[in-house]
Amino acid sequence: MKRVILSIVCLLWSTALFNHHAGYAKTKDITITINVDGFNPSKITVEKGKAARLVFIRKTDKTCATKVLIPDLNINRELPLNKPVVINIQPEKSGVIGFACPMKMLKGEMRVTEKK
Ligand SMILES: [Cu+2]
Repeated sequence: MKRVILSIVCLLWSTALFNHHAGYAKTKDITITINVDGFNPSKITVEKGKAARLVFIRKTDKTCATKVLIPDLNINRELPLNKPVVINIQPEKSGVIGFACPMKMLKGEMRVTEKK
């Protein structure tokens, strides 16, 4: 039992350290709000090979985007009301990656650009 607790503490600690370093590596933060009109902003840009943190915050119950799907990245996450949901990504291909609600009525797109 002690070992389990110890390894959990270790894991949390290394996660904290990792996030700290990621901060120095200039992780791009993009906040996307979900309101009655859908994703806002619905078009975002990230750089190929660079880490980005997408922070989704659903601000309304009048939406079917209670989840966000990013099929190209195998991401499917619940979006609880008013609770920021962080999705860490690092796209390795340039192009356009779509994100959407489960019924694909509300959509957004993420443009992955080549490094400058
Ligand atoms: Cu929908």
